Amino acid sequence: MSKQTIALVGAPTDIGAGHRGASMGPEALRVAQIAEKLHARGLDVADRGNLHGPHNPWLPPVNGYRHLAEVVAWNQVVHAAIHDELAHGRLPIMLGGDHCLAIGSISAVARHCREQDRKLRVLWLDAHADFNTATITPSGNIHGMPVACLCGNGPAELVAIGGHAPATTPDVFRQIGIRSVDEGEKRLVREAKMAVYDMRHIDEVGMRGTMEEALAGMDGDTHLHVSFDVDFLDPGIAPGVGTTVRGGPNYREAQLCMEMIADCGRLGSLDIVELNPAFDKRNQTAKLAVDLVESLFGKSTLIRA
Ligand code: B3U
Ligand code: MN
Ligand code: MN
Repeated sequence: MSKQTIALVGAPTDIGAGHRGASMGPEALRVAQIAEKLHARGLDVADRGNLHGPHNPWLPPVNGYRHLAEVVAWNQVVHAAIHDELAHGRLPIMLGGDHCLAIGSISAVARHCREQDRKLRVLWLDAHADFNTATITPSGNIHGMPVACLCGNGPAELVAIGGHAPATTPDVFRQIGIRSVDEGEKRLVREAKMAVYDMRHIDEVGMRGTMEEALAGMDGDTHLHVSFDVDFLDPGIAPGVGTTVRGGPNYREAQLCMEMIADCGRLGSLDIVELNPAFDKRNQTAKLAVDLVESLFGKSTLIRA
């Protein structure tokens, strides 16, 4: 089998966020040597540079959405770029950017899976459920809405971004690390029967038991997409995000999470989002994210065979 090629696709925008600065995420990950570290793991890595989209006009919400037109434009270019990489057999890593961009990336992955007749599983690593809608959002920020949009609950322009609406369904998601869900959002998550492994679950069964459940039931035809919102991590180790929520996974839990995903051997695409260098210290959160991504691609300290 030929060597797996990884394509790094930068999407430098904070268009869906409530704080400015996630637009600097792609460069911070490059400075933390994401390409070099993956290359050192024996992978072929092609850095495609950055996508281009509208500037952030920093305006208040209109009808429950902030910057809807700009969010649509960014997601269209993300969708096209990620779909193109998958169609050429490469494993795309979308360097965000805020989490609204997962609408573009995951709709592209879902479209690719339909074309290849493969099953899709999405691991959503996040402090938040990102299942808000225009009527229940406390902020209007679309980075709080991507899972809802991907499941058909959102504005038509976003719900149908890949041509097929909705892009996917709640049953493909496994949400891990959740600890901040708005009141109205909770009801929608429950109604959708979303599989949520919140911090209470991780505390009770441990990261190992959680990941065994979240990764169960995948077969050789399953494409696994990981959407890694860096605020998944405890702010004590990852201060470089706009919306920190205390009580997240520690370094060892996060490493185990990534190692177990690597062991399952099904990883097909990845988002790294919400990294905000304006809140970081000495790029430590970017370095941690890269360290964890190395584990996701098989770096292991194990001595036992
Ligand atoms: N649920 C809140 C906060 C939030 C969601 N995602 C992030 N923050 N990063 C909202 O605004 O929707
Ligand atoms: Mn998120
Ligand atoms: Mn989050």
